[in-house]
Amino acid sequence: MSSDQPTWNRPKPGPKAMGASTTSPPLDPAVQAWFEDLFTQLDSNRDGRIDPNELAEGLHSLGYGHVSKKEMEEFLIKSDTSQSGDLDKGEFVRYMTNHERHLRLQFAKLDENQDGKLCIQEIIGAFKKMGIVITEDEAKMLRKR
Ligand SMILES: [Ca+2]
Ligand SMILES: [Ca+2]
Repeated sequence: MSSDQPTWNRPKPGPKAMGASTTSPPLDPAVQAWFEDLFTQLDSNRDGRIDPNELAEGLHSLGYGHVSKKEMEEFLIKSDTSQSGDLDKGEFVRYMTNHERHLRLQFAKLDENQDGKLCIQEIIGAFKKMGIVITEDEAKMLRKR
């Protein structure tokens, strides 16, 4: 009795990794906390929403005084996904997360040899040339990673 069956044991395609595909990469808890903290600072009347006035005043006091009214309006339009005219925490954190990811991509381009060695002023200056206003805090945060 000889069984010369070819052993074609094709590996079955395994079940797709369940739950392993989240659409957005996990956010650094420190960064998340920073955005939540920022939200709390901007929400000066503590109603859980940032309205355009709070945004304008808050950004000014946080060092974004040079952000124009137009840029603020754009910020609001882009981040206000529910189109309610103001931002809740989820909208704000989501937008800032995307914003941060974008900044980080830009930063990776600036820091071509990836050694993280750009001074704060260089980072701010380089972003300014691209038409993106960032604060010292943001520059420091980008440099840390
Ligand atoms: Ca508010
Ligand atoms: Ca909203």
